[in-house]
Amino acid sequence: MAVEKTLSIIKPDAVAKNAIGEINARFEKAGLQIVGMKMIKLDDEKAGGFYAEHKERPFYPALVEFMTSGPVVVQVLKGENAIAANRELMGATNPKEAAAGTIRADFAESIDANAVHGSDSPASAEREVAYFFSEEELCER
Ligand code: IDP
Repeated sequence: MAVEKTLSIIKPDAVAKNAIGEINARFEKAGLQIVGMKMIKLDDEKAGGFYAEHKERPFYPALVEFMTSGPVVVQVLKGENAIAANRELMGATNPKEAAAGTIRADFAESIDANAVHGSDSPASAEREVAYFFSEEELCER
């Protein structure tokens, strides 16, 4: 197994629900370390650039509007198979399809407001971590 880093975002709906601590407890209990962390308010350019791969999809404008609707917590999680481990903790994109006990099953309302983001491959993890964090901002241990 490989030690990986992955980008996590606690989205505006989960921040508004005061669920930051509960979500982070799940990451830490699963053995993922938080090695980078900041709370920010995304603007259209930053949110739009992050989701550029979805630019032509019909839900893109609503996605950018949602991601800029309130503060988010962007984080770098590190651990054994961190990318897949985080995706498993998150559950399916649509919370109605998310397995019981996953973050999206427990905290998300809809496919539009689905509580968390997690990188889905090593290539996207590398791009996404660099999109929000410089090397100096990561506290690896
Ligand atoms: P992921 O967040 O599980 O990786 P992606 O397919 O990368 O899912 O989509 C990014 C985000 O876009 C999702 O988390 C969700 O909020 C939104 N999204 C994806 N598909 C749809 C859709 O069919 N309708 C509305 N929103 C969607």
